[in-house]
Amino acid sequence: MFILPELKNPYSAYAPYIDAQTMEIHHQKHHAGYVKKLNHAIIENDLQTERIEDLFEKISELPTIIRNNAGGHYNHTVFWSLLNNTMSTPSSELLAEINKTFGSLEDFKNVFTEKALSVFGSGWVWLVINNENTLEMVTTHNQDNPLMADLNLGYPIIGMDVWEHAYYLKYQNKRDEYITAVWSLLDWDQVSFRYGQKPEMNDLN
Ligand code: MN3
Repeated sequence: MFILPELKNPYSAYAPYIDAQTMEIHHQKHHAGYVKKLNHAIIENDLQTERIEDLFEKISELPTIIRNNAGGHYNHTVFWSLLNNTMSTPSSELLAEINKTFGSLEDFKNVFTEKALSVFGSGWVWLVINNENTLEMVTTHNQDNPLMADLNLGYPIIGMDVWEHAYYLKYQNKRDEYITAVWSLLDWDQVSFRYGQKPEMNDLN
């Protein structure tokens, strides 16, 4: 059974960038819903699994309800782990790789922001370590995850939720202002950890 992870901070700790009500609804309603539906679908389909990564490996053989809710659970667990109210900077190893791939941290953020603005409808923007072992920005639709075997886009280092439910209460249609807010909350220590360690879901929270 999968469990809804706690956030690092109280819902109010992400303001003014993301308001407490958005955080609470996003966590307690949206993410909790993915976990509940995932656990239910696992029982319904008589699946034995302890690792969500195992579901991703055979995702094309599984019902869409598992794809959507396993993705929803993984994606949000990563997203929460990347949000914090502490100022931080990328590790020297990660920064060197960002500079090599994108020119500078500022260039990286600008291109990532453009990509996040370009997602049509609901989806995610990711920084991944791709299969050539280099950094790459990719987008996925709905709750798809780069690790899903039929996408096989690489290992996610940063994931940004650009579904309207992530920002609509405070920002309405101004997705660009929400993206700027996420940059202010992004926990580069955790991003650097993901870059260096490739943690499994159990290592997050
Ligand atoms: Mn969401």
